[in-house]
Amino acid sequence: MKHIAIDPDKIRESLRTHSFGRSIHAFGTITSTNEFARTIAQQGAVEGTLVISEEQTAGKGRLQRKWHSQYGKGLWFSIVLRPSIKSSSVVHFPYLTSVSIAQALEKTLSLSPELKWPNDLLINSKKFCGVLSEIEFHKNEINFIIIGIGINVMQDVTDFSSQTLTNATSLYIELHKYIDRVNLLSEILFHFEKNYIHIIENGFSSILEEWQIRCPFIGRKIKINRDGETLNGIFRRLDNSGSLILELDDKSEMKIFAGDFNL
Ligand code: BT5
Repeated sequence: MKHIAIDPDKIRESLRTHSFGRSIHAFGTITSTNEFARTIAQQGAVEGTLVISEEQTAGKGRLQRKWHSQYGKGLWFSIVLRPSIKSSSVVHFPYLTSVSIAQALEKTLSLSPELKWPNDLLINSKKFCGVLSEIEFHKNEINFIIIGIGINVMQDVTDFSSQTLTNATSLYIELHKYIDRVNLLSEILFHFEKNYIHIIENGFSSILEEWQIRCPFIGRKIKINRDGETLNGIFRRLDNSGSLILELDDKSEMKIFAGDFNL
């Protein structure tokens, strides 16, 4: 069995939340925390349940991509949510998550991460964090949402070169100091729960604002890859439905619901 350095008791002691992270499943190794979270959510896991592992052997990104999750070097975790909201609102959850992580890093480490549509967090233009939200519906209503978060914390440059991740960074590489993963996790859960309660009561507009303030790509020319075709235009803003608004060369605006972009 692999050792679990992120001790659930230490997590509990440092929490400042009501329900987020109060029920914990911690592992030394696992295939994917999102997969485990989905299984226990189907069996009735309560809102705020946290699944965390020191390592993932089949960590997932979007669209069947792989997420590298080296033992002991990161925060690889998932949270079960059961919001009573319209099912169309689920598109906002990556924004809610990214903003919460950014606020936690701003407060605890004085870092200002850049947010990249749709679900990346960057420092100095390199990715250190990705968010994967997965939804299960029951009769057109949200049954649960699994929010998966991967944060590179203590890797050094050789960890990424050996995995051929050319555009990745970690908090350690950027700050040159040891980072307490339990503290950081607790801070993220605190901001996440606070924002989550806010959006349930007030809707997502303030989160979309907070996201856009932290996105340095707004106003810039981008290339969107969508189902094999490339769309060129200027990233104008997010609209209320959470879509990216792309201004094309003829000044018309196009709504983009999903995809990836490059400059
Ligand atoms: C993501 O996908 O960025 C979502 C990653 C979510 C990971 C968490 S960890 C806990 C939970 N359990 C899971 O199984 N998953 C979630 P996407 O935008 O598709 O980005 C994937 C791409 O990022 C890959 O194709 C690589 O290019 C790159 N990548 C993979 N591992 C990385 C890492 N550790 N750091 C930076 N970039 C990475």
